[in-house]
Amino acid sequence: MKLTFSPASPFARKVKIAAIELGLIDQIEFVPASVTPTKKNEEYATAVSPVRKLPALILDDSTVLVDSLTIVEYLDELAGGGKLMPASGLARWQRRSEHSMLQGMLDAMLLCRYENLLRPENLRWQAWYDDQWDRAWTGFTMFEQRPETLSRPLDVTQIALTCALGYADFRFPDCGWRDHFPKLKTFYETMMMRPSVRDTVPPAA
Ligand SMILES: N[C@@H](CCC(=O)N[C@@H](CS)C(=O)NCC(=O)O)C(=O)O
Repeated sequence: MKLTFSPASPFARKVKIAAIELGLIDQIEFVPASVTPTKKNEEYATAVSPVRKLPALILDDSTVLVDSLTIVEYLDELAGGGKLMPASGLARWQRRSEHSMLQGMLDAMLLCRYENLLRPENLRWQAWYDDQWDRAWTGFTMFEQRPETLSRPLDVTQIALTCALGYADFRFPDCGWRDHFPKLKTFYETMMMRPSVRDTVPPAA
């Protein structure tokens, strides 16, 4: 199977960490892809996904699976099921809900990034930017207040949280999250001891 990938993408990183942790990394070929708002990648839109997001997993029979959580769940099932996401019960729905929260935080951070990178300066809207950033920051505040989430056996929530914190380091290095969130700082240091996390840190721009 093939995964469309960019080393800068926190969503693709989540899948890569999951694949390493599940022992499936050698079964995946990583295919670099470029998707940027306002710069339509026609080939990607036609062959992979009309909404032009990465990652996407392309199975050997050409089935395309989109969205990082869908892909992580697929890999989890391939690895036997219930490894990074509980197979059933309330725990499953809690993980999914936590993951949705983190997905919203990452989406908000990505919108801030695109605002800085792509929107013409005269069209920028500071209140909108600040509101997006606040969603991510308030999300980090929530996870700081849920230490039980940080100390469970490895799961999809912890991987997604790690990718969100890593993305903050990568694209917003001056945001100072470590000064505000000491429990997240310790959590991140613990996660960085895993080769899957350490080896997937986005390269310096
Ligand atoms: N919900 C998607 C989000 C994926 C996503 O937003 N990926 C970014 C790259 S980090 C992207 O493809 N951006 C291109 C665009 O928004 O045009 C997932 O979890 O896979």
